[in-house]
Amino acid sequence: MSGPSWRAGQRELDLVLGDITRFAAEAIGNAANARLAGGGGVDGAIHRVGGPAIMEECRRIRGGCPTGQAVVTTAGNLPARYVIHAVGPVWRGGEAGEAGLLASAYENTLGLAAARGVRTLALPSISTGVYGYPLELAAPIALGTVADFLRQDSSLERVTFVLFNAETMAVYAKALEALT
Ligand code: AR6
Repeated sequence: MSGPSWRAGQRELDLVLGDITRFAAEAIGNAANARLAGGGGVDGAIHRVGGPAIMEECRRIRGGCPTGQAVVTTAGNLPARYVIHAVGPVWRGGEAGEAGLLASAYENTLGLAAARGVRTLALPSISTGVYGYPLELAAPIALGTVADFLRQDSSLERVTFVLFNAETMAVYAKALEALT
C-alpha cells in the first residue's frame, strides 16, 4: 500500500507499507548487525528470501561493519542488484550518540547506492525493531537524512521506505508531513 511522498525536483521520497523483500528496487537496504551475522527482523527476511549467496559475501567482509557504517553485497534471489547492509545503533537512552549513528547509517547507505549509480533504493526503518530506537525519534532522522541527500545527489531518483506495519507507517507519515 502506498503512502505519502515528498519531492525535490525530479527526486522522490515515498513511504510504502509492505515487505521489503518483495519490493522492486535496484538496491535494498538491510538493518544488519556489526558482525553481519544475520538475525531476525528485516535482516532474517532478506537472507531467507535472498538465499545463501548474500551470507557467503557477508562472511568475506573482514571485520564486519561498525555501527553507523554500511557495506554492499549481491542481492541473491531478491528482485534487486544489491543489498546494502547498514548497522544502526542499539538504543541506550539517547545519550550515547545514537542520533548521529543512525543518520550516518543512512548516509553511508545512500552514498554506496549513489556510487554504484543506483536510481531506485528501498529502505527499512533501521534500528526501530530489535534495537529499540523510539520510532518518533528515528523517523525524522531517517527521512531528514534521505531528503538532504536527495537535494544534493543526482544519481538516486527515488528512495522508498518500505514499512512493515501500520504503526511505523503512521509515525513516518507524520514525520514526512513535518518535513514538507
Ligand atoms: N520488510 C520491511 N521491514 C521489516 C521487515 C520486512 N520484511 N521485517 C521487519 N521489518 P529490525 P533493527 C521492520 O528488528 O531494530 C536483526 O536481528 C521492523 O518492523 O529488523 O535495526 C539484525 O540481525 C522494524 O520496523 O532491525 C540485528 O541484530 C524495522 O524493520 C538487529 O535485528 C527494523 O527492525 C537490528 O535491529
